[in-house]
Amino acid sequence: MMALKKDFLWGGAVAAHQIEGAWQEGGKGLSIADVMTAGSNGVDRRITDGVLDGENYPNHEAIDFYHHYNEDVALFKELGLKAFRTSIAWSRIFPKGDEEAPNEEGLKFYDDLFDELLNAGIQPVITLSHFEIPYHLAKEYGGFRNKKCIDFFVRYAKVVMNRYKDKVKYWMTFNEINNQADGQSELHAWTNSAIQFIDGENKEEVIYQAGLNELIASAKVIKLGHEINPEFQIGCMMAYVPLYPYSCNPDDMMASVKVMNRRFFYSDIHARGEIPAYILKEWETKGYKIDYSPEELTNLKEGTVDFIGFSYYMSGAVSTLKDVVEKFPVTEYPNAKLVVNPYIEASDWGWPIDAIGLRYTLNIIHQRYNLPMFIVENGFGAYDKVEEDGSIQDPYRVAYLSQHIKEMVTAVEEDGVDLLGYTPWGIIDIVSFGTGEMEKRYGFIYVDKDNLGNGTLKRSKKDSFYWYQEVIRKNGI
Ligand code: BGP
Repeated sequence: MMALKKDFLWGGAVAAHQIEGAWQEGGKGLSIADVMTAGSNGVDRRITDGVLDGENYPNHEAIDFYHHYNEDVALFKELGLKAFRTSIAWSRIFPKGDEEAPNEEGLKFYDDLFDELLNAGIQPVITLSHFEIPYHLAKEYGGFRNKKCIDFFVRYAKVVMNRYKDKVKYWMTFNEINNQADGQSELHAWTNSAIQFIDGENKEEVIYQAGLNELIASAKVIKLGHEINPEFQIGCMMAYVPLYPYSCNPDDMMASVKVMNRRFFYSDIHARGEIPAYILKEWETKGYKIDYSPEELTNLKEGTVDFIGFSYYMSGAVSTLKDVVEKFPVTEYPNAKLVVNPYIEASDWGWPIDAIGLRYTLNIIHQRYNLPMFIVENGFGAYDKVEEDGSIQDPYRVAYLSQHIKEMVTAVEEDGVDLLGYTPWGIIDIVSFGTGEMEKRYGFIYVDKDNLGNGTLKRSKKDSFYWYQEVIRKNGI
């Protein structure tokens, strides 16, 4: 029985700052991605003050998709893709973010890219903001902690949704909008909302304010998008990492609920259009002064999403028990800690491998919102090796992806989940977000470039290229 819809959107996903390069070409301004250092061997990426020096982001050129996209789209067509998810680099359209008029050269690049994709029978699936907010909005306005950024985002979205209203049907607003609440890490707070913290202030309070401002911006854009083209399907983009209770100790169950609420805050507002009671109570208990107007509450109600886009890579576990192995010390889980789940293996980068967790996630989110869903990121980052004969054998990637696709199909076939598509992350090798380097590869297509930027940029098909080609042809495993 054909479990997936005939028009199921088999695709692949990337992000502008991780694939395009040409970081100072075509009138593009600096994005916050351009002024980060690379992190490797466990060193976190660092946020610089924008001074571009040798240690800044050595992979500014990424894989030079800006000049190679014709060749790459031809490979995507050979693969049989129905959809290709990427982002529009906001700073190509508004180099500083607060200009009145857009940069025509930036608009033209995406016109040409979308035409190339459509001519290849591939639907563009577009993320409006993927960790690449114009750097000037961070420096000048403090990022989304400042409500002015709501207007700047709406202005940018209005320009591109009008420009591409006949080329793009599927849109998402903010990539992994909830990530910043998890780690309270500078990196995520910065990459998501470009927050500039002020010494001594309560970071969590600022992150909640910035997150609510982004949610208001998202809602305004969704309402506007439906006015521009009623055919638009506009979704959110969440990072879902289900956090299981480590044990059946009721305290662990409650810890899991409380920590998962830090994610559900975002998708509850995206999907239901109102601030959930558990967050209002948390803000009251903690004495947080979160600023929103009655008009903004109306914005939220009028701008709910058409689908739930999300990334799924792994699951986690939380425990209140004392003698349990900590995965790594986290600070923001009240009297709970992230712990190692002894029932599952992990990747070279310590990401737990849990295919059933994808079926679990599809179930709980579909039951929570009863909306169509779209898996817009899933993948296995690994060290790949080019053999003497030029082949790249990646059975580990095929194993990870086939397990996850099987669970995805089961969720549709047995659990009644409404699934629009599947765009595995890094369809072609690109720069890793976490490290800013090339060695953590996800692609079905290998790119000859190393962490220091050396290489010919030659594209080569890995074994998984032929495997995925067959999966798409058969519309499933
Ligand atoms: C997600 C981001 C993507 C991508 C992915 C893989 O959080 O949405 O941009 O980078 O993580 O992460 P990494 O590249 O660090 O392996």
